Amino acid sequence: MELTTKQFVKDFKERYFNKYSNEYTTGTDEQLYYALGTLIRSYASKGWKNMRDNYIDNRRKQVYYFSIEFLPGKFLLKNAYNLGILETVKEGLKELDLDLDRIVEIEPEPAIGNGGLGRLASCYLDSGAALGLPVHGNGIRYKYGLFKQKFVDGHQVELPDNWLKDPYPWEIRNNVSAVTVRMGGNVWMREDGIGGLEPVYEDTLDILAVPYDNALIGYNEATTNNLRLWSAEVTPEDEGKLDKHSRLQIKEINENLYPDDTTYEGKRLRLKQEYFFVSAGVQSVIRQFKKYDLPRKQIPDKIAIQINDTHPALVIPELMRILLDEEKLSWERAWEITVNTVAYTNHTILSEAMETWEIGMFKELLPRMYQIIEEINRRHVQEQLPLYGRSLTYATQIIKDGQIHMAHLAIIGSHSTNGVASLHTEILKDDSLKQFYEMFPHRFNNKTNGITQRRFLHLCNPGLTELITKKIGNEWKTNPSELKIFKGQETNKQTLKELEKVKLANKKRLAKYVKEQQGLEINTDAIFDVMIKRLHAYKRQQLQLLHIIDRYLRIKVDGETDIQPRVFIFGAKAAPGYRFAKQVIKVINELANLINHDDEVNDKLQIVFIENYNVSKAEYIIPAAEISEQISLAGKEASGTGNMKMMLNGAITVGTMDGANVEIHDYVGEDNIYIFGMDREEVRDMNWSGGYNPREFYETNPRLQRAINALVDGTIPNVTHEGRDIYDAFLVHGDEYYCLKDFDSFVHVQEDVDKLYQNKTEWNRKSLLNIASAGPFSSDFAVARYATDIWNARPVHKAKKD
Ligand code: DL6
Repeated sequence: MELTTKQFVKDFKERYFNKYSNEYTTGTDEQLYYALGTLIRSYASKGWKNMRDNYIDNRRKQVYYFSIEFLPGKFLLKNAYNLGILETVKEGLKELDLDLDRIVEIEPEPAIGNGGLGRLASCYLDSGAALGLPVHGNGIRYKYGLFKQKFVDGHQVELPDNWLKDPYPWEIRNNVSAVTVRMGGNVWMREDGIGGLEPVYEDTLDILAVPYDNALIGYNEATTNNLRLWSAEVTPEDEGKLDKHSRLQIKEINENLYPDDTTYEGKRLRLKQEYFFVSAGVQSVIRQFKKYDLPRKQIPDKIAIQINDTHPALVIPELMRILLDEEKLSWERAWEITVNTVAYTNHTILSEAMETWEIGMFKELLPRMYQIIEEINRRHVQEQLPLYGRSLTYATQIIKDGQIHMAHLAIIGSHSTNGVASLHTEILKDDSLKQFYEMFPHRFNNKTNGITQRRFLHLCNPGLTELITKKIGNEWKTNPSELKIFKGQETNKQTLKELEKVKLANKKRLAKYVKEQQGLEINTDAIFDVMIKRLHAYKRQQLQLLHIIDRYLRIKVDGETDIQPRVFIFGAKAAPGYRFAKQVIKVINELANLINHDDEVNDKLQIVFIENYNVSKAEYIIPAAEISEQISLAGKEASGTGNMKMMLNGAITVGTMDGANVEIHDYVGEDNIYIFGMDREEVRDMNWSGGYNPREFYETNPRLQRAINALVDGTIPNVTHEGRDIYDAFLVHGDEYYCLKDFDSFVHVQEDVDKLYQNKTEWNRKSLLNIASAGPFSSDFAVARYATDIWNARPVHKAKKD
């Protein structure tokens, strides 16, 4: 949009005055942030309304991305940037003698997601809007986000994340679009008087779902979409009538992102959350469709619903419910519409992460949903049995063993099932979802994940953005495949020097942040070795721990002096009930405490565990990363996206052939990535042979043995049972993730990395090639592929060029 500095200054003063009846010079940072936020949002209002009208007037196909988690990160800079007014805002605030960085610091981050899955959803919404595609988000407005992580004596402590305690300038409560969601009670069918049946509900708990809408402004205002987050409230009819228990039942729905699902009540609450946002979302989608005034059979032509993993899989029976019970369609017609509207993305290989619900609980909470799922299952078996026989059909049943299998429902009730990296999709096809692939081969496809270059390069790394633009022009910003032109600079010494300078500046910025936040001074001449991701045994932070212990002992005990200095940077949260993950955090923190305070070691080795890792912290860390650790056991990580973000910022990957690392390897070339460890076939053979004996590796590799012993022999102070449990996981419980097997190749590859760092030109060259090869991982391409192959959706118009 067009905005002069003068106009912005005037608008800002007025906005502040009207809101607080005072001059902006009296404002606190919080007030300044709120005034600025609402002002920027108001600049987007016209575009947002126009697009809403445009979609309806032109009966555009709209895509709804249903996800139980989103991790949007902060909005202020992103929105100003996408509106094209960031520089004007900066200048205007300077004129007003205000500090934008301070204001940005105040903005709370909506941590309404956990990790990759939620962040992916937000990248896709950003790309959808940038491409001018009508792609909207649908989720839950959790009052408390993922916990705030604090370290107390090295232990993770979880504190509530009350991100909505102050008014949130980006959202609009939209009362007129509220809908009612029904749960519990009884449902029975009676004649509807026109030859069919209709359900009669008794004693249900009725919940008012109120949407909060957040504008998703596309880069260069290509379009503006909506992230709709639902909040649960008492219906006006029930106001004053409901008992305390029922009120509490409603209130708790959008209280916390993760109910404690180790209890029956916790599980039930999670199921309630799932149905709540699904039912509200589907009702609102159908309302939207009705504005088109088209026959219902055209629903799939005008609406696509993408379900982000199985948490929103109830979209299938809910859409069926509306079509059958409210729209009075026949089962066959309703089913055809549903399957052609819904598409499913699978994000995990881990069997324990595949969702199932116990029938008793499900039936009691969602009786009509259960009836419909039962019928879907019955018809599925009836159709497939003659074609595929008993065993295969049984394997694919939705209801069996007293459980409802949500992935089965998602595949049977949709027209597309995709994995999130090519290796992952292959594993789904020939292993975890094999029987479904046999039944519905045409439904399976791959959509490798992607990341938005706007948040994860343009905004968080302006130095690198400027350098690339200086060397290859502007085109790459809207067409990241143009980044490959940057390869032409690989032998340009000047460019390589400039690249090194940018990296150093980013390292210094991170070092300053670490000093301010955690009081630790880190060595910016050392390699910044980064491992940022959820803490999980399959991701193998414990392998990195062994590697660091090994380094420590080489310096401390063996007296090695010729060792490349490194700062090991971790960012990770452990699920509150995940004991092993919490123990790994404690041990890393105690090791950090030991090493960082030991002057014999700390010029060569330091550890920083960034407290409360989140999107905003990632934006500090990623531009400074030199090594990107992607060391999951091959075959376990569906894709990963941190690997793509760090590559784009010039980090060199140390990784296994897992998830999207495989594609990173293919694009960047084997000389510019450090691959180690077993590949997926080797892991599979090892699993099948059952012949893995971790002790053998422990006993025959003295370096490994010494590092493992350090977990229990007092080398690391203040670590008792935590070290013992990790030790036992390696040696007593069979080392499920083959850390001991992969250790040797891991540490050797790390030594190669050290050697490479001695040759800065060569290091910078590889770093540059990583940046230049990262274009294909832009979420703009991923979303474009979803739009063409799955959604059949077209952009409203093309984004303006820079
Ligand atoms: O697709 C986004 C993201 C992938 O990059 C990660 O590899 C994958 O672990 C994550 N999946 C989940 C779902 N549950 N589990 N486990 O978060 O999705």
